[in-house]
Amino acid sequence: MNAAAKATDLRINDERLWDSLMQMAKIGATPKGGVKRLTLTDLDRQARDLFANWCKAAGLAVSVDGVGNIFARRAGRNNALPAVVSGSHLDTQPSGGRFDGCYGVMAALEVARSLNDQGIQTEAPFEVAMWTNEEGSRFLPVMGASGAFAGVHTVEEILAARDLDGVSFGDALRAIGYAGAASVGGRKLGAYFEAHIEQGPLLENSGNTVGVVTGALGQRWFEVTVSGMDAHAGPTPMHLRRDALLGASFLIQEVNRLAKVTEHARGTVGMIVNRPNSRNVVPGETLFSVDFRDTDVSGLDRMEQGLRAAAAKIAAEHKLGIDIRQTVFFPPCHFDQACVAAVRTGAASLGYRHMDIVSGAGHDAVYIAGVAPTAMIFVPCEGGISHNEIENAKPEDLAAGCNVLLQAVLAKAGV
Ligand code: HGY
Ligand code: MN
Ligand code: MN
Repeated sequence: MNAAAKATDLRINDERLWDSLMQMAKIGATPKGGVKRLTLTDLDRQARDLFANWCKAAGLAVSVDGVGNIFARRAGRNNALPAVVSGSHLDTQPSGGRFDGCYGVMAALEVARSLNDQGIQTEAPFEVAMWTNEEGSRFLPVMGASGAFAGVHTVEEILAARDLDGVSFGDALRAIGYAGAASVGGRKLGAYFEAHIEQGPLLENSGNTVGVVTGALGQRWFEVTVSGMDAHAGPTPMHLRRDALLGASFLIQEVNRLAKVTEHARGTVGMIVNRPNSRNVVPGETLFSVDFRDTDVSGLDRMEQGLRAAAAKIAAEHKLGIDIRQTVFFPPCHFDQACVAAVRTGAASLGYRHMDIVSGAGHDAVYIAGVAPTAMIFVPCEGGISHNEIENAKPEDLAAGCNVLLQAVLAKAGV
């Protein structure tokens, strides 16, 4: 870089970033202005194809690994150095928004595009990453493919996962043509940065443009199966019923009560399947999810113990079987101090109001932090609303976060 163009004078192209986000949002667009682009569906394939084509147009070398993670590599002066990587996910919730995940992938691509515009070659190579199935909505576990890259899950475990229709992750991945040849993980990264909307109200309420993310809540998820007996809604007296949905309703109340005991705890039942789900049949089986989060593992333990104790009581009182199976666990994570400092310095050098923040949401960065120095950059979203079709963010905030990402990447990749 010539002496005149100091790194902090560099800026990304705001319009190109916004335009890429809006083009990607058309794939799976919903009438309410959101996006439904479930992982490993044909819509996911269309988004992946568009992303890969954009990367190739930017001169990046695209590779796909065995769980569908995509890496687009920009050569550095010294390609023996481990790459600095930035990215996120393109899959969405069933009633998702235009920015959750997509922003981090487009922001990383915009960094590569801007480095091209400015004729800058970094010392270390830079890679844009797109992780498969971050949301965990169609296939468990959540963040499964970044988890496989980080060695938290085996590739076999991820490929064998099945959705509620019995379709396996591996079959769905092959069906969209993204069962890649590259090995999953097992390589050193120089650093990993992920830009993301906050998905909560703290930045907007405090008037800050950038969140310097220092870590994330720990999470523990369960699948709960309540077993009773299908029976006729008319002739079956109330005292003879073994009503699985009724038992589930008591346990769902308990999830909510347990989470309200402390300020940082979270407890959510988001998915429920009731069988046979007929209006005049006493339900014989109810399956539902439990998502516990806390700043401390002891908080997760407290809520799990409370859930199991309540289940035993409800099962006895209502003559039900209740099976509780853990499906996800990761402890609270603390990001790398040097990478966090690179984000904070980037925000300060560009004059953006910023604050430290802990992520309530899980992100691929949480698993990558286990194998590489990692940090995240948050920007506000309107009303703190996400995982909702009305999710919205301001172009100027998205550009600010991307400018900070550029600074952090330059700081770690060397310019
Ligand atoms: O559940 C989460 O925190 C993330 O959105 N997958
Ligand atoms: Mn996300
Ligand atoms: Mn999400």
